[in-house]
Amino acid sequence: MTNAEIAAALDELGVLYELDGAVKYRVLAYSTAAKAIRESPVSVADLAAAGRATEVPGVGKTLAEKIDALIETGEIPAAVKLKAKYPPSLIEVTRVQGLGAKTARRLFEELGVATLDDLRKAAEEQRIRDLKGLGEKVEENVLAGLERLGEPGEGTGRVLLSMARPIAEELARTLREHPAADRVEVAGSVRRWADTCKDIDLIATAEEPRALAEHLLASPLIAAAGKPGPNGVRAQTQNGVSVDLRIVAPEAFGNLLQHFTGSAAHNVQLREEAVARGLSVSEHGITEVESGEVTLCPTEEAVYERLGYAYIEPELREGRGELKAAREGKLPDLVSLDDVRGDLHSHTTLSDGRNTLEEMAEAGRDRGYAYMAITDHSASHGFGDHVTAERLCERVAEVEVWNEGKRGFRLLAGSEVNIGLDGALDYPDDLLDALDWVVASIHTSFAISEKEMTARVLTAIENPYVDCIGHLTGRLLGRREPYGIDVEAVVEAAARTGTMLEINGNPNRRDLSEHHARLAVEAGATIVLNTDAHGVETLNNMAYAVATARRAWLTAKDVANTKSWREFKQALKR
Ligand code: DGT
Ligand code: CA
Ligand code: ZN
Repeated sequence: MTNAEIAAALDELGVLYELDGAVKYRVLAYSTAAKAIRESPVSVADLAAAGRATEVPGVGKTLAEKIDALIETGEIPAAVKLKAKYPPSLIEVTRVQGLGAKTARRLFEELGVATLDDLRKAAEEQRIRDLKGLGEKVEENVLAGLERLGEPGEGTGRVLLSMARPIAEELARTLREHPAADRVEVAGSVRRWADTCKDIDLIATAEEPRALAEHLLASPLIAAAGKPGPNGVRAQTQNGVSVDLRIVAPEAFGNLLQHFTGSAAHNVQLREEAVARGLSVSEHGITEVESGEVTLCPTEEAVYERLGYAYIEPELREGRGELKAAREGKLPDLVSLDDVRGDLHSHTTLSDGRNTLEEMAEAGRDRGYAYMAITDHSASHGFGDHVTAERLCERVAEVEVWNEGKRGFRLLAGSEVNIGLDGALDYPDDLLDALDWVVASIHTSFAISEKEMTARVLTAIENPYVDCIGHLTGRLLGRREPYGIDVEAVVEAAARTGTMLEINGNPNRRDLSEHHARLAVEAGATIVLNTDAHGVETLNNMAYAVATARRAWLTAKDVANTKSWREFKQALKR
C-alpha cells in the first residue's frame, strides 16, 4: 500500500468524523497525519510492518492501529461504520471549495444533497438560501467551487517545490556517490525553483550508464521504476513523485543541462532566435546550418556564449524577456540568500508558533542575521491564547529585555495584525506606534467581492502604522486560489505610501507570486522577504522567498531586508 493510499484513507476518515460532528482538533489530527504520511520519503507501510508507524510525525498509537487495520484488511473499521451513515459521495461534496463538512451535513439532512449533482441542482434552484444562516452568497460560492473542481492544482499531480527539491538533492547525492558517476545535476522546474513541479529531472554523465541508472533504484526513496538502460531510467518515489534520470556523453553535458533545465518556453524562444542566425540548437549540440559544423558545449556558459548571450540564471529562464536582456547585457544582478540580513515575519508560542521568543531569537542570530522581528498573530486571530493589547505591551518589554547587552543583532517587537472586514486593525494606534514593525494581513472573510477586498487592503495600506502587507493574495498553492483583489491598485498605493509588500517564503504560499512581485517593483514598491516561520526549522524557508524574488527579476536594491537595520528603519514610512 502506497503512502498516498494510506493518506487518502486517513483524510477520508477525518472528513467522515467531521460530518459526524467530531471536535475540530480530532479532525485536524487526521488531516495532519495524512499530510505527513503523503510527504513521507520512506514507505509508511514498511514502517508499520516493523511496528514503527509512530515515527511519522503526527501518528500516535491510535492512528498506528488504524493504519495496521487498513493495511491488513484494506479498510478502517471506524470508516466502514461511518460510511453506513453517510453516503461516500457526500465526502466529495465536502471537498467543494467554500463549503466544508458542517454545511455539507446540513445540506444532506435538510435538503437531501448526497452528491455533487444534487449540490449543483440545489444551488441552481436557489434552495440553499432558504436554510437558516446560509444565503445567496453560499449559493454563489458553491457554483464557483463546482467550477473549480477540475482546475489545475487539484489532481494534476504537481507537487510543491518543498516536496520535490529535498528529494531531488538526495537522489543527486546518491548518484554522485556511485563510482560510475561523473557529473550529476538536478534540472527542470526544480532547478528553476518553480512553485510546483510535475516531476524531478536528473541529468548525468557516467562511465557505465546502466550501472548508474540501476544505482538510482537502490535508493530507499524510490518505490517503483521502469527498466534501467544506458540512457537512464524513469522511477517513482515513495511519496508518488516521478523521477526522470537521463544519462549522456560528457562532451555535450552543457547542451543537455541547458535543454533539460528549460523552461520549454525559454528553449523555444532560444531556438527561434538561433534559427534566425543560421544555428540549430538541440540537446545534442549547436549546429551551424550552412557548414554543418557542430559545437559541443561541456558547460551551460559555453552554450549561452556560443549563441551570443550572457549567462542566464535558471530562475530567469521562463521566456519573459530574459533572452533580450541577456543579449543586451541588461540582466538584473539577482538578489541572493547571502544578501538577506533579517527576517521580518515570525511566530512564537505566544500565538501559534512552536518555539519561544528566546528560541526564535537565538535561531535568527545563529543564522547570522542582523535583525529579526517577532510578529505573533493579533487579538482577533481565532486560536490559542489571544494576544491582547496588554499582553502585546508586555511583549514589547520582553523584547527590550532580550536585547539588553546583545551586540550585532537586534530583536524587533512586531505583530502580524489582522485586517478587519472594514480595513481596521486589532490594536489601538499608540500600541502599534510602540512596535518596531507591523505586518498587516488578511486571515478571515475571504469570500467578499474583489472591490471590497481591494478597498479593505487599501485602507490598511493608508494606515500610517502599517509597515508591510503580509501574504497579499492568500493563495495556498494547489489548495486555495488567491482571493479576488486588484493587485495593480494595491502595488500603486504601496509605492505611493511607502508601505512594503512581503514575499512570504512559506512554500505553500510564495505570496506575492513572482508575477505580482515583479509588478510591485515595476510600480516602485519595496519588497520584504519573509519566512512566516512558526518554528526554528521554518526559518529555512527564506530560500523560497529569495527564489520567488529571483524569478521576479529582483535585485538586492529592490528588497528592504538586504539593508542594515539603521538603513531599513529609514526606509519605513512612519
Ligand atoms: P514541470 O512541468 O514542472 O516538470 O516543468 P519542467 O520545465 O521540468 O518540464 P519537463 O519535465 O516536461 O521537461 C524538462 C525540460 O525539458 C523543460 O523545461 C524543457 C525541456 N523540454 C521538454 N519538452 C520540451 C519541448 O517540447 N520543447 C523544448 N524546446 N524543450 C522541451
Ligand atoms: Ca520536470
Ligand atoms: Zn499570516
